[in-house]
Amino acid sequence: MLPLLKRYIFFIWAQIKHPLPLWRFFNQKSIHSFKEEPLKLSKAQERILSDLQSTGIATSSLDELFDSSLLPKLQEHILQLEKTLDTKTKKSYLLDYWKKIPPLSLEDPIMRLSLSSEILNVVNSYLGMHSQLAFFFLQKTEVRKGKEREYSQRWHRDPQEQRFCKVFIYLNDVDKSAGPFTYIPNSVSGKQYGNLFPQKPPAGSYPEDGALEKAILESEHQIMTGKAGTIIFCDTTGLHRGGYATGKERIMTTFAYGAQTFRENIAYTCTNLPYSTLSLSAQAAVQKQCERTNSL
Ligand SMILES: O=C(O)CCC(=O)C(=O)O
Repeated sequence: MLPLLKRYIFFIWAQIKHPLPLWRFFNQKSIHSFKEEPLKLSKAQERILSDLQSTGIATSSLDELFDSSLLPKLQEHILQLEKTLDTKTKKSYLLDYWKKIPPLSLEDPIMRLSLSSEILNVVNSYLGMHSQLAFFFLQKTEVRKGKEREYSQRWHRDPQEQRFCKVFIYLNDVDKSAGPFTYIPNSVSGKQYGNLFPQKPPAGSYPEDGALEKAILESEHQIMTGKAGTIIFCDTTGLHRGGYATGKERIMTTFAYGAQTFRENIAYTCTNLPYSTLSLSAQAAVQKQCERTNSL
């Protein structure tokens, strides 16, 4: 199809599916399949879900959701990947450990977490459906003293749909100088600040520099400093920014989950994935992309 026509259809489709009732209508198959899956959340998962539903953000840790032996293993794995570090996007302050379009592999202990029930059950319960794994990164944020904030270092809302869940895991200690993720609680649509600087589907929203500070007191900016192993669950259609490191680098993995109707930027292949051995939720998370990349 002609690229311009394709773009136009994508634009119209983004308007049509944007209202939440229609978003749910177009995702009803994955809503039903999720309802039919027997699911028991742990006490920790219940708490995370409840925080996520009430404010758009929740924290946990690898120790709480997995076990205390996991963090050192992941850090050791990162050390081995250090030689693959490279800038792979226009965001020159970020160095990527994985390829731009990585093969999703259960052999990678960090990628494997993206399909774990510990994480997926919370994300799916929040979105109310079998979600789709859209993309995942493992990145080092470099210290950029004296530079202007750019891209996701500026306040923004993520694009396309009115619910989108990201999971960030800090793999080193993140203090204020390491560019912590920062969020405005209650800024998802339907909440107190939901109508402030709204998304412009299919685009998100980047308020003018200084505009958000005028609208929302600094005491309401939730600065997510945390120890290595901190896990942040967040609806990034709410207002947020991050990765502006001024004194210390940050190592973080990001898993991004949307509804099955979410389309653009889905960036991974399934060539190394034993699809038939995955849980129902994990299969649903990757099925579309595995089909698109002809890996099923
Ligand atoms: O790097 C960060 O802390 C924020 C990244 C971000 O804005 C995003 O993933 O939407």
